Amino acid sequence: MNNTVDSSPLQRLGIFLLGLMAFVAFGVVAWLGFKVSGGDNDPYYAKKSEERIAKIKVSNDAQVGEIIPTDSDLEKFVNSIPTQNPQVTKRPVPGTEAFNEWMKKQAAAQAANAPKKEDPKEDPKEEVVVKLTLKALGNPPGTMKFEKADLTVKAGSKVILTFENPDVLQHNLVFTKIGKKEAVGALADAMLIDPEALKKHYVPTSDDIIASSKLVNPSQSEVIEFTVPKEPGDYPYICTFPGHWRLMNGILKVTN
Ligand SMILES: [Cu+2]
Repeated sequence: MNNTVDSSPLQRLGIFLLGLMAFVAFGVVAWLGFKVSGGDNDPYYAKKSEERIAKIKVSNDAQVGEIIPTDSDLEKFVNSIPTQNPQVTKRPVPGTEAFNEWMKKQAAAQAANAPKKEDPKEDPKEEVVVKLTLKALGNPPGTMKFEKADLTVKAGSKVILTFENPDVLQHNLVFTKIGKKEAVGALADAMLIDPEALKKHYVPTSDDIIASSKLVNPSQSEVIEFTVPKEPGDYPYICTFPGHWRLMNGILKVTN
């Protein structure tokens, strides 16, 4: 009787293919399991990882001095880590008095934030465009003054203003709201210690500023465009390079 276990090459190929299929099937099942369990889309995955890393780090730190903690040490340690309190929503439950109060507050806040409607009585007039030129005083050099102490424009007109700097120093031109020269000037002086000042062209961040130029280098100029306020009055203009504004200022007279 021939007891040979040697199989034919075809059989061996079959077994090999069977093995390969089993291998691939295992991979597919593992992949499906990963996906079904949320895979890496699990919204808490990152957080859980962070927490794990934090725990490992603390536990590693605890091993400093080569004292290897026992399992019960670790368990005690893990339990000693304070868990974060669950977030409790402060929204009142519908149907309660607190809820009605809350709804009233929400409605009031919404009404306050609603955009105001334009006054329909104000019919749009044709835009008046005014071209102006303002120079820094270049002679004698470094005087830190504007050539003109005032400019006059009609309220609401659009101004195209050329700011020229024939001086040896850098200057800018900033228009402020009525009576805000000192306030903006103080902010300008404070920019001396602002590391971003140059990037901001030494123009402070303020609601009191109506329009501003960049910091204009000697012998350069810049054109700025802005709309003059509708309210007549004296609107100061200054150079906000720290220290300049006390000398380098003037008045934009806005008339009816
Ligand atoms: Cu200046």
